[in-house]
Parts: sequence; structure tokens; C-alpha cells
Amino acid sequence: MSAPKSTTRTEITPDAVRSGHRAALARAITLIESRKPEHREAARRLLHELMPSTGKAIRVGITGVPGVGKSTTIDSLGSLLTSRGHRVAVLAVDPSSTRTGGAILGDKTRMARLAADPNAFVRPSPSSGTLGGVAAKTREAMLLCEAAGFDVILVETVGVGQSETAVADLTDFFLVLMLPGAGDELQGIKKGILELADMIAVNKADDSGNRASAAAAEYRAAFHILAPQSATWTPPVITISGLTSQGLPELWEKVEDHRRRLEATSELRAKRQQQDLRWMWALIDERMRERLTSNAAVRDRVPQIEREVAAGALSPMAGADTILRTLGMDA
Ligand SMILES: Nc1nc2c(ncn2[C@@H]2O[C@H](COP(=O)(O)OP(=O)(O)OP(=O)(O)O)[C@@H](O)[C@H]2O)c(=O)[nH]1
Ligand SMILES: [Mg+2]
Repeated sequence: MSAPKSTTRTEITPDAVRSGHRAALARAITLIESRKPEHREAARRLLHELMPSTGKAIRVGITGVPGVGKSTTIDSLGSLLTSRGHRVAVLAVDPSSTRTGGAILGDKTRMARLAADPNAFVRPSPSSGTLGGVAAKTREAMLLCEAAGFDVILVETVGVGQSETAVADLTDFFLVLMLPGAGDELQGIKKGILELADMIAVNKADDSGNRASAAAAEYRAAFHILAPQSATWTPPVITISGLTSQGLPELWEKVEDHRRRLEATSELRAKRQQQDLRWMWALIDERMRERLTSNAAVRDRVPQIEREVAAGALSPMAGADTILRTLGMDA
């Protein structure tokens, strides 16, 4: 007797992922993104079994304002790295589902070389969920990629909202792309982004004359007045062109240098340990939230409670108590 066909597609063995076949990896990621309870259990088992095969890649987060050239740079950098024998996986964190359709299209056209490269794997952002949920799925996808033998993981995120912090928390090295045009640009940077950055690359140096190096000088000065984030690393500021690949070999040299230093001082281990702890709490938050939103009794009562709280008939505390009691939690 043969197994029913409908279930065989969702059965992904750890060995299938470890074999490095992109189709198996893609299916495994689809499984971890699934919201169906039976898939979640299978996904947990799969990840659990694959954990020993994870952790060896260089994980790089890449952010910057829309249009700065993240995808273009990833396409060129990724191609450079596969030509050197690396296997490169590209993931995205984009929690705004309205943008996701566009981002998928953008990734397909702007990462054309990598999308066609047998040693690369390009995966768009999960299409729904809170930022915490999307980041958690991306982390799990990253671990699957590592188990499948990808030794460089590039995570793109658009530099608006809170997604940079989430991506910095997934990766070892956080690269911030900036546009040429100093001064104005500097004022526009969100406070905090410099503190997350392990390097700034001013992109589009190919067609901006000396505005790119002027901008780089300003960012260097900005780093000088910041308190150092690490005793072993001062974030470099370089100029690049994602379009022509100018500066990308130097960019990667810096990433490798950073990696060597962090390994030598065991900062890398400490960093990942901290990330694991925050990940655990993010999972707990996400699962609690899921229980809340999937509970039918809660769903039935929430509109009425919201109306009463909005009308001042019920205090916010009493509203929260009622909802939590409906969920079976002691107030
Ligand atoms: N001249 C020049 N143009 C570039 C460079 N990098 C990107 N571009 C152009 O800038 C535009 C945006 O590039 P993308 O790579 O899609 O930018 P992105 O940051 O990924 O954008 P989002 O994903 O929408 O946030 C495209 O038209 C690119 O061709 C560069 O180094 N030089
Ligand atoms: Mg992009």
C-alpha cells in the first residue's frame, strides 16, 4: 500500500534539507511559515533536529531607505561571493504586508543574477504577521539555510520602522547603506541607526561625483562623536556602487575582518547567546499572542469590550481582565 499523496509533500526530512537541494529547502521554509497546527508541530521537530547543523554561516543584515540600492548591492555582492565558492542565501524582513507584493517583484527583477545562480537561494519575506512573527520566521528560515549548507546569509530590510532592530538581532554584522549627499542626509538618519551599524557604505558612488566621499567623511565624523559600541571594532565608512560592484571586495574584506575579531575575542559567542535569549522571549510573546487571537471566545467578546472601553463604560484594566479571563488566565 502506498502512502497518501497529500501528506508526502509536507514530509520534509532533516536529511533532505541537509542535502542542500534548494527545492527541499524552499519546502522546509514553507513548512515553518505555515500556520496550520499540524505543520507547526512538524516544523518544530524539523528545526530541533537540524539545530546541530546550524550556526556556521556569516550572517549579515543590510538596511537603508527605500531605493538606496539594497537589492542591487545584494545581487552584486552575492554573485561575487558565489564566484568565490560561497553559497549565499538571501532573506528579507518586511513586516508591511501591503509592500510585500511589490517587494517580491522587486527582488525577482533586481536580484536577477542571484535568482538564477545555482549557488544562491533568494527568499522573500513571509507575507503576513507582526514584525516579531516575521522576524522569528526569518530566523528559522536562516537556520534552515545554514543546515542546507549556505555559509553566507544576507538579510535585507527596509530602513523604516522597527525592522532594523529586529534584523540586527538576527545577524552578526549590520550594514547600513546610505545615499550620497552629505549634511541633509545626516540629519535624516534616525537616531539609533548609527548605534546598530557595524559599517556604513555610501552607495551609488558611480554616478555621484565626490558627493559620496563627502557623505562618507560626514558619517566618519559622526562615528567619532559616538561612544564606541565595541572595544574591538570601529565601524568603517566606505563608498560603493552596488550597480558596478565598485568597492564590494573591500566591503566583504571588512565583514571577514570583523568576523575574525569577534571570534578571537569570543564576542561572537556572547552576541549569539544574547540573541538566543531574546529569540526565546520573542517566541513566547508570539505564541501568547496567537493563542489570544485564535481563541474563538475571545474573538466573540473583543468587539463589545473594545466598544465599552472606548465609550468609557469599562476601564481599560477591567477590559484587559475580562479578555484574559476569557482566555483562561487569572487576572
Ligand atoms: N547609479 C546607481 N544606481 C543604483 C545603484 N544601486 C541601485 N541603484 C538603482 O537604484 C534603484 C533602487 O535600487 P534597489 O536595489 O531596488 O533598492 P532597494 O534599497 O532594494 O529598494 P527597496 O527594496 O524598494 O527598499 C534602482 O533603479 C537601481 O538600479 C548604484 O550603485 N548606482
Ligand atoms: Mg529591495
